[in-house]
This record gives sequence, C-alpha cells and structure tokens, in this order.
Amino acid sequence: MIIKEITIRKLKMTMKHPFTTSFGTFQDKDFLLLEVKDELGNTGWGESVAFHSPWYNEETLETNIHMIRDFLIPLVLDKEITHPDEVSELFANLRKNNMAKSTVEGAIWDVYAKRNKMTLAHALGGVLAKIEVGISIGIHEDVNKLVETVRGFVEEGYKRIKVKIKPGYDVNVMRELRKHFPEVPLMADANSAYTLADIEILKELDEFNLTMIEQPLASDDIIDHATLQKQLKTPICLDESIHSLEDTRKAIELGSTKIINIKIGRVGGLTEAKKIHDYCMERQIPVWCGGMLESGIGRAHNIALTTLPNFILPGDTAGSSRYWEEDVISPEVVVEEGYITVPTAFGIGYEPNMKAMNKFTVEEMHFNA
Ligand code: OSB
Ligand code: MG
Repeated sequence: MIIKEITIRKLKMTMKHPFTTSFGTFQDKDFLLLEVKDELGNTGWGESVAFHSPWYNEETLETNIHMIRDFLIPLVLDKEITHPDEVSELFANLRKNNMAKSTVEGAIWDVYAKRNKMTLAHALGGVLAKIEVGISIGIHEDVNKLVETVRGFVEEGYKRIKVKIKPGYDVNVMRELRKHFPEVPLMADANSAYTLADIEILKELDEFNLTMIEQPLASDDIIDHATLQKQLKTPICLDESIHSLEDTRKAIELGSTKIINIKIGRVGGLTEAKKIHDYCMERQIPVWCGGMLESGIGRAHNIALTTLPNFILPGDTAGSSRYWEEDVISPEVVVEEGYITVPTAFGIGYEPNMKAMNKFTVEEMHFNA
C-alpha cells in the first residue's frame, strides 16, 4: 500500500450542551480530521483528539498540525506500507505527540481495512457484533439537575453512568446519586483533581459501591495512585497517566490501577491500544474505551477497538446525538438500549457526510506524493 495524498481538515463544531470537568467548561470543539488516499484510490479517515488548549495533556490542535505536517506526513507519504502496525515503527524516533501520531495511524488503519475488504473491527481482531456503552456526564453545580440528567440516560438504557467529580463536589454528589439509583453501575472521574492529602475524602467514596474511580490523582502519576489504591476498596482506573504499554505494565506492577481506560489518541494509536488490551487480557485486568468528545470519525475508531474481547466494561462512546445536532458521518452512531451495533461496512464502517464536513471545515491542507 502506498499513501499518495493526505488532507488535513480543521473543523469547528459546537456541542449541544457545555461539558464541565474539574479543569473547566467548554462547548466549542475545534479538532482535526485527516484523510489519506492510497494508490488505488481508497480513502481512510482519522481524527485528532487533541483539544484547542493543553488542559487534558500537553498536545493541542496546533501542535498536532505542526507534528503531522512537518514530521509525520514525510514519514508515510509515498512510502510502501504493508501493514498499519508498521506506522508506529516509522514514528518510533519521535517522542510523545501521541494524539498527532494516532491521527495519521488511524487513517492508515481505515484505508488498510478498506483495501482488504474488511471491517476495521475485523482487521484489529475484534469479536463482538455489538458493544455495551455507558455515558460520561459533566459537572452540574445543581445536584438535583444532575439527578434528572442521570435519570434520563438511565432510562435510555446506558449500561453505566460516569460522573465528573472535583473537590467539594464528590461525596455529597455520589451519595445523592446512590440514593436515587441504588442498582445502576456508577463511577466517578476526577480528571486528576485530588492529591494524597485528600485521601480521607476519597476513602469515603468506598461507601457507594462504585465500579471504579477514574484518575483521582495527578495526570502523570503512578506512584501516589499505588499508595491510594492500597487504602481504597474501590478500584482505581487510570486514564491520563497511561500513554503506552510500558506505562500500563508499570502501573499494574506497582498496583496503581485495577482497570485501564484505553484512549486511542492518548496511547499513540490503534496498534499500541491493541498491545495494551492484549497485555491486560493476559493479566485479567479489565479495560474499557474512553472518549474525547469525538466526532463520528473518532467514535467509529473507538467502536472498532471496543470489539476486542477484553473490553468487558462499557465505554464512554455515547451516540452522535449526545453532543452533535449533526455529525460528520453517515449513518450517525446510534445507541439502542445501551448497545451500539458494530457497522459491517468495510473500514471504520461509516461514510463521511461530506456536506456536514464541509459546513464545519474552517481550513484544509493538502499534501501530495
Ligand atoms: O476524562 O474521560 C475523560 C472528555 C474530554 C476529556 C477527558 C474525558 C472526557 C470524558 C467524556 O469523560 C467522554 C466522551 O463522552 O467522549
Ligand atoms: Mg477520564
């Protein structure tokens, strides 16, 4: 396979509702899509999950453009690539910038699956025909409103409810939710808002039988999380701290985490995501697929990955209508009774909706062999 053309698109979409985490609130979503075309005219799509500003990790939309344009494209354009696993090897001498790498690698996985007439799920070794999904709910300062929001999603059938927490908005909130929803699988995501000084508060969360608590401590920590896990009954799940299979191995060996949230962008692509999945499966560490408020292109990659057998906990891949009035894929991602049926069309399984895509595109950059 030879990649002959690459297009980077910068898009601006607005979410239906603002989303608040312990870092702050946002509603505008600026992001990149990348399209590759091979020598036979097949196309593949990838999405950068980097945000406009570096609040989740150090990458941004602009650093991704710089990396992709100046370093990554020259390594793949007009080069013979037999299998997408080779892409991470081509990128191996460039440090970090995982979301940028994943954008390019994801598009190459898609085009590879299409030219070999298979689904991306199949190309990855996926086995599930439908996947279970949960939903991630942002901070609502009014807890009664949060209860009503949660009720709506429980009634829609989402398989697990995750809520964002932050200091001062934690034990009280989880207590209220447990009172209203005694049986629903519930979890809390702190996005790194606590330190070990808060250990007494975090221990109080044990009372609510949470499926897990996600990334309570610093975004690059695996040491303090091990100290915390020893004192908590609730399993810790790492999100921000995991950038690679090596991080996964170390965190598991230290006892910092009992569950891994795999995000394709954070770990540098599908090849690394699959390695983490396989490593965790051998050690009976459950994994699930996190979300980054993606458009349908990124969600499609998440869905394909989630068909691997150790994705035994519901992910954050809610349907297109969760955030968007109109998504950039067709058909849109639909959740029924908490399940997404994995598409059977080749590659990512959804077609780009070019009309919507053009409407949201603010800039295009073309690269030819
Ligand atoms: O921590 O999982 C997270 C959104 C943006 C950045 C980080 C996170 C999230 C979410 C939302 O929780 C997941 C989604 O619906 O895409
Ligand atoms: Mg998280």
